[in-house]
Amino acid sequence: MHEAEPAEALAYYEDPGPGTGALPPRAWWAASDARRVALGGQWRFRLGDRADTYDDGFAAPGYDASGWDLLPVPSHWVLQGHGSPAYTNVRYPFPVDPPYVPTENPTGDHLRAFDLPDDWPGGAAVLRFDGVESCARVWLNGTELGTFKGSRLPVEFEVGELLLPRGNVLAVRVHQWSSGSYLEDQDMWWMPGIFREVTLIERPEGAVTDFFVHCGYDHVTGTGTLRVDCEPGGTLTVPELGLDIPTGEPVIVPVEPWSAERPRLYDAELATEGERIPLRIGFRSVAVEDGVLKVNGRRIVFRGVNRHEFDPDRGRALDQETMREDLLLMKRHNVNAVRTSHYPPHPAFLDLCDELGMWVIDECDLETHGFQEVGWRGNPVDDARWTPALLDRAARMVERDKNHPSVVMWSLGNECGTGAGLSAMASWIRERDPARPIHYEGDLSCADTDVYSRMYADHAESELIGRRTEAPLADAGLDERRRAMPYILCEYAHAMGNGPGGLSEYQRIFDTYERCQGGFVWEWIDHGLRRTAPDGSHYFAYGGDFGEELHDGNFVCDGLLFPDRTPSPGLVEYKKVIEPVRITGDAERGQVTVTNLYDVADLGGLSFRWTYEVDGEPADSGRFEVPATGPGESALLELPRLPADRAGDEAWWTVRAVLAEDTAWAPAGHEVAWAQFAAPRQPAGRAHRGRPHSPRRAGGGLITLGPAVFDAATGALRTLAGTPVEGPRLDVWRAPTDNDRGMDWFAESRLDRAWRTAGLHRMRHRVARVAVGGDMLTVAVRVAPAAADHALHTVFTWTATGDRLRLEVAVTPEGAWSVPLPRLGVRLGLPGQLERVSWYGAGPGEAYPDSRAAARIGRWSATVDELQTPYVRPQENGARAGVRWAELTRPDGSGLRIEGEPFWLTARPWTTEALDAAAHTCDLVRSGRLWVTLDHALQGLGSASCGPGVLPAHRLDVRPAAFSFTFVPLGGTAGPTAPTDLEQQ
Ligand code: IPT
Repeated sequence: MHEAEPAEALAYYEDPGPGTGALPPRAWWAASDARRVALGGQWRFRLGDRADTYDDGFAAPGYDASGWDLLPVPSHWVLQGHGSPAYTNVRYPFPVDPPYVPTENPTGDHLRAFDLPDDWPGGAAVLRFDGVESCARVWLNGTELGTFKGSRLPVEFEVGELLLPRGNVLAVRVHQWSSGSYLEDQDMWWMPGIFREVTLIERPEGAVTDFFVHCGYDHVTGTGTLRVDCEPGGTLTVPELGLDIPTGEPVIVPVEPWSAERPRLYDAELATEGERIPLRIGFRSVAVEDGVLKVNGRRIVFRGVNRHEFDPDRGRALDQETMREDLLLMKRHNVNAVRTSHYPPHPAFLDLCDELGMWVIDECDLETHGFQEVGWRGNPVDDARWTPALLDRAARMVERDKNHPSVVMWSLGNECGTGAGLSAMASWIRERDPARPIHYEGDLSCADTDVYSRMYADHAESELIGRRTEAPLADAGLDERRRAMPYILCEYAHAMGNGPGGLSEYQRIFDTYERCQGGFVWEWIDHGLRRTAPDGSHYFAYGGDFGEELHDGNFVCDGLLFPDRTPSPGLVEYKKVIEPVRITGDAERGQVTVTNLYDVADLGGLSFRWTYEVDGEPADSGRFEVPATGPGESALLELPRLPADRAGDEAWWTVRAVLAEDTAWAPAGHEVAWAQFAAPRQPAGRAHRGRPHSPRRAGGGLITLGPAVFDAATGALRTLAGTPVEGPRLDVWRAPTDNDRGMDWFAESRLDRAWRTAGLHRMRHRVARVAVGGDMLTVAVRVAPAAADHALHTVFTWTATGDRLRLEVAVTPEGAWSVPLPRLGVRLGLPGQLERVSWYGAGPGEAYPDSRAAARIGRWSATVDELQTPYVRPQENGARAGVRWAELTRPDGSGLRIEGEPFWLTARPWTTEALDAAAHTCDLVRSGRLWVTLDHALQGLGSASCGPGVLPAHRLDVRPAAFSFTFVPLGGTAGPTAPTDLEQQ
């Protein structure tokens, strides 16, 4: 511990206090009739490498900064060519020495000159900063206004008396590191700067200082309660409700309630003597009752995401279009809730949540996780010197965001351990806003909270909690209290890289136990920073790409969206798993059951359509009339009786629920939910014409069999109808996913290590036997790694009929296997000209055993490029599930057809080894070949990059296996040699 030092020895940026000079925090509103001057745009900027590299003379009027660089505001200077961003998850990138910060403390001096508009009335005005990381000192026209910390929180200064009609100079000195940095250890890039707006706002005489809209909804009477407290007093008008009332007076009126599903807002106006503010009011009540979190008297279920603010070019300096885009993407993917991890978002985001409908847990800008590295010694939340800063942060969040119906809970912060400072925040918040429950995850005793919140608890434990039979807390009183609380997973299903797996199993728990009220996937978007490779292509950078001394690599890329906001397969899966309508079909009985899983809405907003497909081809389609079905209710529908149609191997019903009308977030026809179920069917007898061939030893060390030519020494396939083929070889390796790689700090989670130790990435293939006998060619291969005696004994049996070449593979494990296999299949190398893949099976997107709910049976087609999923750190991807047949073709249509029992298909322009070796997408270089893996089985994905691994049902344990494929050459318009030619060779 450092020696006690006198308080005056602390520089303002190291003082644990919140700052100096600011006005009391208050509500944020987007607009009013008071004038505003937006102070964004090009500012003058210079960067010093210490807090005191330059003196503060730049703040004086007349300072000539014309030689400085220009910097856009809002922005992070590290993304504008000055210094670099840096990423750590838990660890502070500086010594844990609170409240001191390193002498090397990048400090950006910002200068902006501005004139007032000609009609500026004079008088009071405030200067508002919506977000500055991490500490600033501000001067206007040479007068110091004060200092502040709290990066993602607003601050205002009174400036009216300092303003000049022309030539005002605003000077802002921003330090990257401050005492505030100890409170802002969120898992994200360290990116200093003025990253949200700076605004000058006129405060006319009698203008609103602050207001608090208290709105409730009584679901029994159908009435809303409304009282707006305002300083100074004034009037509130709500034309639609015929209200024109003084502030401070409560009224009760019949209303339609607000919810995330029906975000009913009433336009209103708050008027005081000096200001008119347009408001949008939503009536809703939040409460924990009988151990359940309820809104407007109904249990709600979070189908949520943790949202950081991120843009691959602008960092946390988001524009309004991006905020709206996030919400539209969420709504279109059935997401109904956001935890604003781990700081209050831009205030405009919450306006959009009110408007479009989203349950929000608003989280304070607070995380002290890095103290865990030192046994929580010196944790600010347990050190009274920091309590004023904690209370300041709580107040700035609550005051700013208190008027949003979308905000249904306050969260104290994230990963701070425990301490009296957190309790002080909770008490203050309860006092100020008793109408919202309080959330915090880091204290298992839940002493300060109203909900039992956990992160990454596995399925089994969540199920116990759901039954209220979890292991007890030592303190009986706290245990009883916690056991009566609703349970939410404030983080689960870590969406890093390929995954998460196991979403359906979590959803089943949420659907089963009243106490389990859903969760928030970690997290919404990958924080990859866009960079340009030497060849001009773009890729996304992650931790370590900026020369950081300490970093946590690609752990910063763990979102459901890629950095450019392209939905990942994980988001498509999540959309399916959380769909608000469950459709199940029973084709034998001719019935479909539709269950309404919305929190409050009925099914009137959806229309239901069906299609009937035979072997993936549409045969018939129509619509259902669905009776009024309230939340929690089900409707039974009759499937139409179809006339007998052409024969086929299989037929599927698909029932889809789509938006009946345009909404604010998607057009009519947008698919919300769907299901498929198979129709009972007599398989069509399939006559494969042609006679069986016998393998023949040909000259040049070759064996021919039907359309195929093999190497007589190795038994490897050489050509198929003239097309050169490499392999097939038994393949058990995949480029480990982030979930396979597990967590650094938890050895058991690191499956990829166990795999590499077992040698699965360096299997050798010893040809034991190549035998020609009767109608078949048999090749026996022992597949095993160096230095070990465990092996997979593999027998390939080849037969051919007409132009069809059939392969049967039998795998028998030998020796002691202690790990599951990544995959079990065969790999083929084919000419790179085979660039289109069409298949009948599950699609259109990738799927894995524990993430395949979103893949539906049909006929699909994609280029090989389109089959690749560009995970920011390259890894196993792109498998298509349940493939009955696939055709790999050249532009002229020639190529290869592969049939099988439903198999997994992966096709890529590079090898698994190249994929495994790549660190960024730009490292992946086309090999000129097409590498195809046909898998009998795959290991699931799990969520072990931060959470539970693969559930037992989705593990690929080593055991004997047998599977088969049939290869058929496709001629195309200018196809290769006809199979009969080969036979004659
Ligand atoms: C948890 C954090 O709350 C979150 O910010 C993020 O880091 C996430 O993990 C992983 O990406 S904390 C973890 C140690 C469980």
